[in-house]
Amino acid sequence: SGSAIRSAEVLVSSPDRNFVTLRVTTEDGVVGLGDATLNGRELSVVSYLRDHVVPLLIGRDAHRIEDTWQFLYRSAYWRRGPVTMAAIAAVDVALWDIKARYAGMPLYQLLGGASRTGIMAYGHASGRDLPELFDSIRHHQELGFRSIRVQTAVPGIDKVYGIAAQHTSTGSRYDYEPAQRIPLPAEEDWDTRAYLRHLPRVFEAVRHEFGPELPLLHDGHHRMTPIQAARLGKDLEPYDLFWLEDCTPAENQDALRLVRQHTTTPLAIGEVFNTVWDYQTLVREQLVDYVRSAVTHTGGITALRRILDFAAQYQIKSGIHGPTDISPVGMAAALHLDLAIHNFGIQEYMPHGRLTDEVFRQSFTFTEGFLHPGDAPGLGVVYDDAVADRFPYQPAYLPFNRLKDGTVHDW
Ligand code: GCO
Ligand code: MG
Repeated sequence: SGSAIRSAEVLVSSPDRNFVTLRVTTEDGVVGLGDATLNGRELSVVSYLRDHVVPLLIGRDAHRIEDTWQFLYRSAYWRRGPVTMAAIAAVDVALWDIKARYAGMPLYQLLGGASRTGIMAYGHASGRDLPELFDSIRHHQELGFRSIRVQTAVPGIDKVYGIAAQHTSTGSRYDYEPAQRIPLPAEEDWDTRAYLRHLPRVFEAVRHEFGPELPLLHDGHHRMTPIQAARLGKDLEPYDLFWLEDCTPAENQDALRLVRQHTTTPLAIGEVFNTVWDYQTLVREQLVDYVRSAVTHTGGITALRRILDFAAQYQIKSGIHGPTDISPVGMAAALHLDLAIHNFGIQEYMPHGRLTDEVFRQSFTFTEGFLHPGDAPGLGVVYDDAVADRFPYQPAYLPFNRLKDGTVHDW
């Protein structure tokens, strides 16, 4: 029939960075896009899709989203994991895009319609010292951001992940790019005690400069032990954070119990999670306040919606992952979901570079701190092959940390 899948293409392009995109086309010629980008491990998902999933899609009815999700999840036998779930996500999002295009509606309408007029976004400010950090916060406020993530260098540590280089390839002074196009992962250094001494002073200074109202966020990037995280949460309480993210490596769900016993600083977690099972204890015991999973790494809209509905029963809200390594397709999927769900919290927004915006033509808007996916049918993203083909895949790696004595550490 007309909605049977005629082709599914795995597209790799590296405009400002690598992106993996799945394009599904039905016999009618209706096209849907899905994001399958797994930063620094891109080609594993390319192979999973091209070698093992695409042949199964041809001829299937594109409208059967739930059935296709269950089929891909259960028939593989080997469940979960970022590669599998990114591949399933790409199929799921492409099929939602197709369904909404058939309906002639923006995707959020199929998810229940808008629950709000705009999506509050937070931006990433960072600096090597306080003057540079303040400058970066002001710059983000000028761009329209009303909520700001604050990351700083730490005295005595040479290189800290998440701090923008002064000038980047995209031309902006305050962007950082998670992965670097280098043949080996860059080595950074780390000292948790120095960080724990420094960070509360940074937030004290930021509150003093910018006042009590500005929502401030911070990402601990999995670097602390449970008791260290408990102390940081406590020390930051006077500065009223919107959230403290990834305070410990999240695979140990019990750690959050300990952190929670010691602090009322709100906690966000989950950008490296890929199924609802990673949240089981955290949600049921109300150990976190925000779910950080990306549509792209969690099996798509079908699966993330279920995680967020589960979380909603415990008054836990969304904080969907939105760094540059989520492609504009993955971001658009997040925005449609953000607009529709009731338990929306905040959306991370790290604008893509100019070349990326040329490959992916998008309908979303960002006005006075609020994102909106736009009202084009489907996701509202069009992939430009002619531009994409100018930027072939380039190997890129995320950095990693060593302690002063050379021990590998979470980064
Ligand atoms: C965030 C993140 C990212 C990740 C990146 C890894 O909160 O946005 O921690 O910057 O490090 O997505 O690929
Ligand atoms: Mg993070």
